[in-house]
Amino acid sequence: MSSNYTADNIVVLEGLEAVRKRPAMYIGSTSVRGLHHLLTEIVDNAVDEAINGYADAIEITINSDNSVSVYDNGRGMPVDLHPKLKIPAVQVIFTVLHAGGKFDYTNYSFSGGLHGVGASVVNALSRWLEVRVYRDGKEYCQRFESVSDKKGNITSGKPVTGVEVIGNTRKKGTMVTFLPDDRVFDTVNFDYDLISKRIRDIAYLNSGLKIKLKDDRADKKEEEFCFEGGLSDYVKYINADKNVLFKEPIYISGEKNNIKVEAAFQYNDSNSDIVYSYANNINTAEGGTHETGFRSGITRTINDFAYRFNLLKDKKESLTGADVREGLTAVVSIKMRDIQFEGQTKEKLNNTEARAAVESVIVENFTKFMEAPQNDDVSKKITEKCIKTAQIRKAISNAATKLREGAKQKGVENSVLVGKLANCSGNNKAINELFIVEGNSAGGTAKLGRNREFQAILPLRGKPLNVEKTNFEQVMKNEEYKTILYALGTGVGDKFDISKLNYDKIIILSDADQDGAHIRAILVTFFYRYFPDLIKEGHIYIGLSPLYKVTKGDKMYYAYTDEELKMATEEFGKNYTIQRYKGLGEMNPDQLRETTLDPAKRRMIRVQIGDVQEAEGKIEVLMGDKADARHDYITKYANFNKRDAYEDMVDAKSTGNK
Ligand code: TSJ
Repeated sequence: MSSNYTADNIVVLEGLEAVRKRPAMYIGSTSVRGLHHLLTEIVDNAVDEAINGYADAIEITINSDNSVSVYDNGRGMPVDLHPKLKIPAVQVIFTVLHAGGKFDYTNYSFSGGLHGVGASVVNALSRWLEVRVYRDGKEYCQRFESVSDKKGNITSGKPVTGVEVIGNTRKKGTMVTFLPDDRVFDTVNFDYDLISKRIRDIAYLNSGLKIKLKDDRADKKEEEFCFEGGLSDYVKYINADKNVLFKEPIYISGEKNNIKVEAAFQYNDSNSDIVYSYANNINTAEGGTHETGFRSGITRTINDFAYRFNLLKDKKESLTGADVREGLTAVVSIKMRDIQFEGQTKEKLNNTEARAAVESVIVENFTKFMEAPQNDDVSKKITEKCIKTAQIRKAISNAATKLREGAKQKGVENSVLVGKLANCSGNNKAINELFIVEGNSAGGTAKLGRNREFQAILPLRGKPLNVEKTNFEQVMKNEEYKTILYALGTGVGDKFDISKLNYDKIIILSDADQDGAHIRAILVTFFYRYFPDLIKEGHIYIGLSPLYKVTKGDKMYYAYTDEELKMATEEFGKNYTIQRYKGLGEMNPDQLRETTLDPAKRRMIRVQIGDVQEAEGKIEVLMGDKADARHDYITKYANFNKRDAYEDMVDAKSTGNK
């Protein structure tokens, strides 16, 4: 790719003082994130050397003095003299802001965007920095330091040696070691796990690249990442615990308008999708143009294929983006110049040209793949799956319409379906509450204990149908879910309308045991799958009931946790009685009202899915096919004597007394 990179083509801009004055402008912040930006910058340069085909191994070491070393076995940075400045190229790179290949398009680099601030920024923000170049049989070394004068003024990144030949070597490559300046950063402690995670990504994104990570501090660690299968290995890793539709992920690579596009994808039998995207090895968690291009690329390809081979029953129908997304696991990686980010966390790719480039590379190569005779089986599976999803989508939509019309005709209260729902009498949607209660007996108690003006009770018999293992048609046939759907009033799927929601709070009430935990998880998953907006908008709650009643004379406490039990017994000292509630059904209506239903006294957890991917994994562990994993997880997290347990599971926050 690049050639003749000599001191000639380095563009000179401004000095390092600017960086010291406003570090955040160059590295985002001086927090722990900014600290790791320094390392990313150096590593990116080494990765570039590998991407360009000159290096295949990188070593990163966190040294015992908290400095870090990064080595690549590439060509070694140029040491020849800059023709105008008459100083060695390496020195220019480390001392002149914005000096570096990436400003010169003939030597363009793939690192960049947010991170591509240059090695000089790292130097400016370090106590000291040392670069070693192994080239032409020689080892060169130059050292930079941050020095202060008598008045205490700091000059950072100052060369304290020239570029010296310190020996002969048969090695090739570049090694940079630096110690971040503790006067700049809130912390100078590198986080091994954070680095390890990012290095793993880089290894997946650059197949065959060997990256070693070593921690030489007190708690010694070492890992080596190298994935010959690249993105395909990444997809296999994400899908490891899932049932996949076909064994080998589909791998696509191509280049269009100077944008390199790579993608690997595979389907599994779940009804969610995971798409990870990267631009120049940087994770774009918020997606962006490349991801959009990928999604429209596979949608177009599968649609065209289905159309051409007469697989769609109705020629006028087509598969939507959602139809081809279900069960999709994909990693998309592009490499291009001048990447631009937008979005809340600047993790969304903004370059419009990336969309068309990715879409075109995907359509062209995925179509070839689908049409190749040896892939008949896979193509058929994919198309059939997407068509089935489309049929289910239509079924949901039709069923929802029918339900809505049925409800309109009969009125919710009169419907046979809602026989079990004890609805509230008031019409104020802004305060109405729906309790979904485990068990008929607890349901009965709740009906007696509620405030019928604004509280509705829906008892559930036994365990609800596990929605993770079935499709919406099945879900629609289930009495309980049908009733919930009816009661909510919002409709579902593309008919969903949150403004029609009949209740402000939907509260799941189940026993504080393992079965109860399972029921909560199934219901949370149901809402997550079919009514994600209800979770996002904060309408779904887990109601907490007390575990113990502690009485002494006419004094009495309800304890919701073991800790509260301890506090109560300590206060009472002697001669108290403890009643342990094994289930909601053991309370009488007054007790249930006092402890669990009454907004003034009860406690609830609001279910919040902050990080959908995270929640996804957790819910899948509970709901998926790996029975053993599920058992472990429930035993670990379903201990409701510890009230933050479920909170952790669904990333929910306690709303305290409400
Ligand atoms: F820039 C840096 F200090 F951050 C850094 C750069 C850090 C590390 C660990 C490695 C590197 C780096 C740079 N590794 N490899 C290179 N390669 C070049 O700078 C290079 C070498 C030769 C030629 C040529 O045209 O002969 C061109 C380049 C860009």
